[in-house]
Amino acid sequence: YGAAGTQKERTFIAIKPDGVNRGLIADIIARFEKKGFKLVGLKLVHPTEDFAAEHYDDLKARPFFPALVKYFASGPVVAMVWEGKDVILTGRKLIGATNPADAAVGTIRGDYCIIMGRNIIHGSDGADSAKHEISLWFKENEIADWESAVHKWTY
Ligand code: FUP
Repeated sequence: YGAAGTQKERTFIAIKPDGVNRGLIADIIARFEKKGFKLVGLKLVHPTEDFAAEHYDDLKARPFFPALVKYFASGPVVAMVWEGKDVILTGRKLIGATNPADAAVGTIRGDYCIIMGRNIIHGSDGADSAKHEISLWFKENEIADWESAVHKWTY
């Protein structure tokens, strides 16, 4: 499972505390569902600052890191694993550019937020980070391997 390029490819998606507080959970989940991707992991978690720092470990040398960690740990986050062909790259397209000012209208960031420090959603940026982030956030028994009844209409 999780193999890139197959229908079992998986990515880690998180609705950040601003997205949760602003009531955007249902809309964001709907966009991934309607696209045809399959939800295989879902939980609401309030990350500690230590956990937020671990999640963003690759950015720890950047000047915005302390603010990023505080923001990410400022409230509950909806942590998800989505599955489907090319879900890592297509998920990034649904999300839009990191800076909402550059994100195309029609993308999640392009439609719902304004500044980089409040960009409402995270998505893994490649196969290695997807694998790493899924194992950081989810235990194996928290991921459901299920067959969608509409699978044959999607693929
Ligand atoms: P993304 O993968 O689109 O979330 O972007 P990055 O991994 O490069 O950055 C992670 C988060 O750090 C972004 F969502 C927002 C924040 N960030 C800043 O606040 N300032 C920057 O200059 C770059 C990123």
